[in-house]
Amino acid sequence: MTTDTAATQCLEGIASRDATTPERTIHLRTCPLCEAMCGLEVHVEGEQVVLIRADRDDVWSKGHLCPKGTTLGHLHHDPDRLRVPMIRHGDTWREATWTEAFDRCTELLAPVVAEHGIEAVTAYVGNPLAHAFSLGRYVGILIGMSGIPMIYSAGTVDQWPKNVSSHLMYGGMWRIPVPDIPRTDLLVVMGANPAASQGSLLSCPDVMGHIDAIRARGGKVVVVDPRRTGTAAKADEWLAITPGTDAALLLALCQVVFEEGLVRLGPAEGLVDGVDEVGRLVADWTPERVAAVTGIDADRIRTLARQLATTERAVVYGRIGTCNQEFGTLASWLVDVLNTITGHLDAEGGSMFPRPAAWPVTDLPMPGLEGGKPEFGRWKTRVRGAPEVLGHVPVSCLAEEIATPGEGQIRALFTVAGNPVLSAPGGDRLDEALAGLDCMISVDNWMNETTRHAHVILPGLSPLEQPHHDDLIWNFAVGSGANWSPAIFPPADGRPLEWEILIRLACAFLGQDAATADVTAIDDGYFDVMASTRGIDGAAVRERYAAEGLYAEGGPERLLDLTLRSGPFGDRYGEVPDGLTLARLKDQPHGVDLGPNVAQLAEILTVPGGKVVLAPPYITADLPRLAARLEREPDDLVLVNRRHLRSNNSWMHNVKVLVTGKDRCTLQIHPSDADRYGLVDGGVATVASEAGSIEVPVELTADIRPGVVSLPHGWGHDKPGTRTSIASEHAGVNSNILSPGTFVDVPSGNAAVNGIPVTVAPA
Ligand SMILES: Nc1nc2c(c(=O)[nH]1)N[C@H]1C(S)=C(S)[C@@H](COP(=O)(O)OP(=O)(O)OC[C@H]3O[C@@H](n4cnc5c(=O)[nH]c(N)nc54)[C@H](O)[C@@H]3O)O[C@H]1N2
Ligand SMILES: Nc1nc2c(c(=O)[nH]1)N[C@H]1C(S)=C(S)[C@@H](COP(=O)(O)OP(=O)(O)OC[C@H]3O[C@@H](n4cnc5c(=O)[nH]c(N)nc54)[C@H](O)[C@@H]3O)O[C@H]1N2
Ligand code: SF4
Ligand SMILES: [Mo]
Repeated sequence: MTTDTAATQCLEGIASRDATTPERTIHLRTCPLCEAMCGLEVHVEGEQVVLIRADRDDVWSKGHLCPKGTTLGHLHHDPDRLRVPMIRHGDTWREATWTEAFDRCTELLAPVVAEHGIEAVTAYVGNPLAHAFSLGRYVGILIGMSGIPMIYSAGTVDQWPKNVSSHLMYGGMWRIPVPDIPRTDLLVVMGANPAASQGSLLSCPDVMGHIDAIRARGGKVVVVDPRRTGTAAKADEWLAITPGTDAALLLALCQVVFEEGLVRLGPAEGLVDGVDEVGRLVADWTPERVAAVTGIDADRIRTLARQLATTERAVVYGRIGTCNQEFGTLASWLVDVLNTITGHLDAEGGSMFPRPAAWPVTDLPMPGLEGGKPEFGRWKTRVRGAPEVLGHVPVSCLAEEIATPGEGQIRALFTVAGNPVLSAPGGDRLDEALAGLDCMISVDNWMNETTRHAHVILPGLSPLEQPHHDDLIWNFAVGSGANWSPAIFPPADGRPLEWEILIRLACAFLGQDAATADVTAIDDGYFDVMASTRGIDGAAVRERYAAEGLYAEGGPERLLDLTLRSGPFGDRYGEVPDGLTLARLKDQPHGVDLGPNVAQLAEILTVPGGKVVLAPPYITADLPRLAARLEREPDDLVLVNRRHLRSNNSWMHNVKVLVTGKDRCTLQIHPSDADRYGLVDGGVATVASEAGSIEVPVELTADIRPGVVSLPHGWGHDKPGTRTSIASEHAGVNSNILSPGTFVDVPSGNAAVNGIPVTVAPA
């Protein structure tokens, strides 16, 4: 997407104005919608956003953007977006003041806790949290202070397998190495489609441009995916893998590296334990053994292994297709194993650990799990007996925990920036269960499939009404940098920022009045805790701020200054005179570029012994399950997921310019399969799995492996009682009705939403 076409699309949607009108102001800000963190120019006339285009001078994104970024104005101006708290009585909603809304939260929550204890309360946190200025930094307060024993999140339909492998291999669930795409010469992409997603657990604006550049400099790009995606179309080669078999392919690639004596650890030499153990484990996973099940020729597996082992700058990048599938933990682990034994861990052009300028809240130690402790299954869910992994259980458990009566039944739920009715496996069951809650409170900006069940909705600000600096996302970046965006519009009449909402809700648990709680005291306490983890006296720093007249409001802006100043490029409050501070960052409206990632494996590792645990027993114990998979009868037809550049999970279908045009919620099927099942292009198919059945338009395409069909997730906007008028007109259907909640990657509990056996028939 070029700047000009994206800008044109924006103009189509928002009244076009003359670019030279004197009353126009231009604001620079980082797009908060995905991991690319594009720099945008937001053109405003009066109260109206009239144009959004790329900031060509942004030091990070250098002029990249996609159509979604140009629609921040649409989100801001969306008449359906909630601007005041909403309270529901029966089927009737009314607008409320903030005081009324917080009072109602206290009123609903208190009897649940008094009668059933805190065990009857839980929370679900969703994806936008990871991108939000306030929410990501402060949701821990709500969870921590409330004493809620267990929460649910979108993480267990996403990257939990990678969290497990990183936790056990390196000692931290968010110590995830990222592919050094700008400097590699051989890129193998498995189960990711950056052409649509723009990168995931990977912040690298314009991945597709980098793919072109790799090829232009004589390098190679290989895509392993059951679909010939937009990324595969740009690559040198597409390997059409059978869904769910990546771990088998990776084992065979490792087997060849060992068998042919190609193992080298490169920069990781001396920092890895368990290499021989891996050699022993992979010995009988020959390419011939896995060729039939993966659908990839044994010869091609051999040559790919040799290419990876002998190319100086090479990397394998595995993402969601290698995670939310049946063998997600094995595959996630093996991606890192393969990168390590071919000398590409911690190597330029290989797989490197990012070094965020502002350290993220995910750096805080995890109680009970420090240093990669493999203590999972510390508790089990009441109904299904699902074991906890890294503090989480599969999100699909939530419906049954609400719906099943008895001791420990969930009666109160908080949702924060999540839409699990559409995003969670078995979301249709959750939809039914939510209606039975005694108390549901949603911090969310729209009344959608999930939040329509809430008793109170507390809306956050629009992306343009609040400042922005990413917290979590720089942790996945191919380089270091920072970029401050001030708010463009002031929040209307004293509306709270979301961090304040979260603190007030936390107070409701402590028996305090949420509306009048002392937010400052709690915020100061949190600041001091954050500071103390870096050996800094928070109270002294706060005094200093007060003397300098800085950050009187506290909140995430003050935390950002702390994390920048105590980060790797920071001024350490004066110790490093030229070091970074938020004040200095604010003087750089196009951001600061702090260079590409650097080798730092030794400093990253927090596992006992200080060496990468290449063969964690918790993970390798899952190999027999994969071996049994090889003996299984092949499935006739399996479902995989896909994303589209113009969607963002479930929640941007209310932006007209993004949903107009061809229906995107279609069943993609290979013509040979369509023939077998009597389906025609444009017809309607019934798709059924063990979990349920849906009807959906058919789209024939040769760009998919025969035996595989594909649907996007995040659709199904036809529920009554929502207030997303445009999305309702482009409803689509909820693909997660087909996802069996018990189909999980066993070691992580992550949902397997790829590789679901399905049947299809003309509707
Ligand atoms: N079948 C299938 N299912 C999947 C996936 C898949 O690949 N296949 N992918 C999974 C993945 S990776 C993810 S991350 C999940 C996503 O799962 P969720 O996070 O549950 O879903 P989203 O669609 O991202 O919902 C975002 C919610 O945040 C609200 N929101 C948006 N902006 C703001 C804001 O600024 N503040 C507040 N408070 N709320 C806001 C929206 O109104 C919406 O309710 O879906 C998962 N589900
Ligand atoms: N435009 C847009 N951007 C997004 C999002 C969005 O919804 N829309 N969502 C955001 C979120 S929350 C996330 S987590 C990221 C995800 O970002 P990516 O990981 O890039 O996700 P996808 O684009 O879904 O690509 C996953 C690919 O895996 C393939 N696949 C499915 N099963 C298998 C398998 O068994 N093996 C292999 N090798 N491949 C398989 C699918 O065909 C698909 O092409 O995207 C983020 N960015
Ligand atoms: S690629 Fe991501 S960050 Fe960039 S404009 Fe699009 S949604 Fe925003
Ligand atoms: Mo995600």
